[in-house]
Amino acid sequence: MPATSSSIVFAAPPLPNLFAGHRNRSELVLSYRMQGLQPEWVEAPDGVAVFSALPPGKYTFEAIARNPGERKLRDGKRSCPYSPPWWRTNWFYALCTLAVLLLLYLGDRIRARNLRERSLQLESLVSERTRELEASQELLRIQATYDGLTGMLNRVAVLRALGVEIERARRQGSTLIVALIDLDHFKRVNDLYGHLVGDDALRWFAGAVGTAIRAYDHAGRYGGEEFLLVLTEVPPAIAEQRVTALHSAISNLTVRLEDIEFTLNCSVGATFFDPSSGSPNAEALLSIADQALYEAKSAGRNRVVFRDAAVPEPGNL
Ligand code: GH3
Ligand code: MG
Ligand code: MG
Repeated sequence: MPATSSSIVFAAPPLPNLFAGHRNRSELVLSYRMQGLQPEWVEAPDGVAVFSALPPGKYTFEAIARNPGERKLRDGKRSCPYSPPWWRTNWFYALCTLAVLLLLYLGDRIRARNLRERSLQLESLVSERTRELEASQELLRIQATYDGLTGMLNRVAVLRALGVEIERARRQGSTLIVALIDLDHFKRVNDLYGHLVGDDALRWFAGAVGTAIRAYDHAGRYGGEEFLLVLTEVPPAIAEQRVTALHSAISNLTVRLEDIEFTLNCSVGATFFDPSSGSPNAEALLSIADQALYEAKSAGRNRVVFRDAAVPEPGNL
């Protein structure tokens, strides 16, 4: 009775051997059944009984032999415990199931950890990119707002500030001064000392302007060596005096650059905006200031010409 990994085979002569004592064994018709697995009798004409994929357990193999047409001659029983190989046992299956579950669990943990790490990497990448974007936006804003040479507001920004301040003055009934400043004989500085010294002189002058104005005033580079100032909330009675004081602070300026020293003068054309006595717009105010500046130049430079916007000089508007 050989037992393989999954089956037991009772083969002839083993099956007829159960009836070894019988005479005329070749005429026997053999039937068998396996108690505990197969209750029905099965004929085995070739004398072979095969049981495949046997579950583990204890069985009793029974066989009977008869001559055709005669009554039962003899029967035989054989007890056949069957234990499967270790890789077919229940505990091995349970172990495999546990191992699979463990692998699934570990795989899940690893995947979750990878996802977490990837998500952290993405988060830090996003915040790094956001920081870079904010920095480049800030750089663009600075470039779009300030003059690269002097650090003052550029032309667009100072004109924007003028518009905003005019609106505010109209809303709040406050006043402001618009002043155009032009450096006197600046071409000579370039001609005498070179363009780079001229650049330094422009920076020097911008520094002096920055010191002379208040935090709520606006100063910008209007053109090459021309500047636009918007001085807010100056009482009408002292407006002209304020511009004169400003001119004193920024003209007759001694510029010291390493081994070079020279004096920088400027001319100022200014006007005053009072919403209670007229409503000229930014263009009109600039035009009045420009005309006043022209007059200051014509009158000999290094001076202030102040024109009230409410009472313009004939032909100035
Ligand atoms: P005026 O008193 O009539 O204003 O005489 P000016 O020489 O100042 O006027 P002009 O318009 O003849 O010359 C202005 C000079 O300013 C010429 C130009 O080269 C110089 N300038 C303008 N922008 C810059 C700049 O960014 N750097 C330097 N170095 N020079 C500049
Ligand atoms: Mg000029
Ligand atoms: Mg000039």
